[in-house]
Amino acid sequence: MRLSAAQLEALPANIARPGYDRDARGIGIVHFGIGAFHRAHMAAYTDNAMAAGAGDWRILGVSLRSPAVRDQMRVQDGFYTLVERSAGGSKARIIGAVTDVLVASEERERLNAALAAPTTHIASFTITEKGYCRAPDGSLDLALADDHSAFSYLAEAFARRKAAALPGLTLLSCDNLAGNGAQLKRLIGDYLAARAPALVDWFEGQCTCPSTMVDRIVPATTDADRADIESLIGLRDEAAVVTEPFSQWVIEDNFFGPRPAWELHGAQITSDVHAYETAKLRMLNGAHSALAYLGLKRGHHYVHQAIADPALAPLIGQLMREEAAASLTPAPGQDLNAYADALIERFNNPALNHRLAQIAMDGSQKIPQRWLETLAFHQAHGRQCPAILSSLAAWLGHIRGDNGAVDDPLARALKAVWDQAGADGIVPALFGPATLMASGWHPSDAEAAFIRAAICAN
Ligand code: CS2
Repeated sequence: MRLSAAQLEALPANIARPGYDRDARGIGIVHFGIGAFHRAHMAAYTDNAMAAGAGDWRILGVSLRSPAVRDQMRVQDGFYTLVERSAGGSKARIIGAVTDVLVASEERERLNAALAAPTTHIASFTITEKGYCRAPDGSLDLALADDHSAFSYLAEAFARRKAAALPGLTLLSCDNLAGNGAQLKRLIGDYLAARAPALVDWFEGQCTCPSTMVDRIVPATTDADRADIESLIGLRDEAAVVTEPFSQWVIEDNFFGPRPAWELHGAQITSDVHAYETAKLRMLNGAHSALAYLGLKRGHHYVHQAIADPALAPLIGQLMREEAAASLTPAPGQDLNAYADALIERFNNPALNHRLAQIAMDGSQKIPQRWLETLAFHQAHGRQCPAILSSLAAWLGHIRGDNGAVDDPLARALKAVWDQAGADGIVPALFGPATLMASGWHPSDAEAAFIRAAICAN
């Protein structure tokens, strides 16, 4: 029997369910990119906020193209199980915050109507780094953006809101980009300037884009997880999500209209998220990517295996503490050493089975904010970062194809650079001026030699 509204009563008594009357609440949020991360993070905070008090904050989930999540969730009336897993065991609850999921390209009118409804106040995003349609130099790639991006749907909705003299929206990026709110604002602004210039002023005056730091480790759900959850709740749940007990959300206090009381359940609303965001990107995500490429190279499958490898653990510690943390200015009260300790403990969670291959995806979109900014900082101070350079060498091996097929929007272009430049020339060919990965880091000859030696070491 499948999980659904009608089956909630059949759940075992120890499985918590939504603590509010779902049918009495309206939609207030349209969320683009409703993958496992959103369901384990923002949707859970929103479920808690609705249980804590009044508010029409149900979420309409949107997938840009893939019907997979819609097909999993629609027949379940949007309900799904969220399981927190640690060495101590599993804790499951049912989340009711998501009303429905639609595929944008199939139900365009319904999406537009939801975005243009007076009761909708927030459009939020977990569309992954590549969903922002940036060209290698960071500017908007219009051709990508025209092709069913979130931006193209927003433009239509903005036109309707403006014509109806409705207030604007808060546009909330929950992706792992540096300054995610500012980037979202710039990219939407550029999209409108090119495709709907009459909306630029309206957007600037009527919408805000708070920056956020989002953190929760959410491995992709496997068939084994679904079977496990079925035995836990007695119902089949195709949309179940497995995560760690830890969760953090720091949000810039910059909302255009109302918002759920997320802070009642742990979200931090602050005037400045920058310090949290850069620490998370460079320490957690930076270490994650290093574990992925170095770990795959050493034959590991999961994060907890790679972090337990004595050949890798010291290097990961060095990357987090001596390289990433040393490049940061902590917020008042932020203890980066304690943060590194806590991250290592989270990586060690043996119950999560977080696949390295999942983290290794889309490296070209991830490593600029995870590694290259740290390298640039230390370069300006005349220092090298051996742990990041070793990780970069492992990534170069990965995109050459050393670990099998490469899942990255630039996979073909990266391979072409490899084929042309070879191990001797790959660093300048990929990271030099006006190249695919050009950034504020300008590899020195010594750094290029370090990476080359690491690539050729085996
Ligand atoms: C990971 C992140 O897949 C990845 O690239 O580094 O998804 C990471 O698990 C989350 O950002 C943790 O908050």
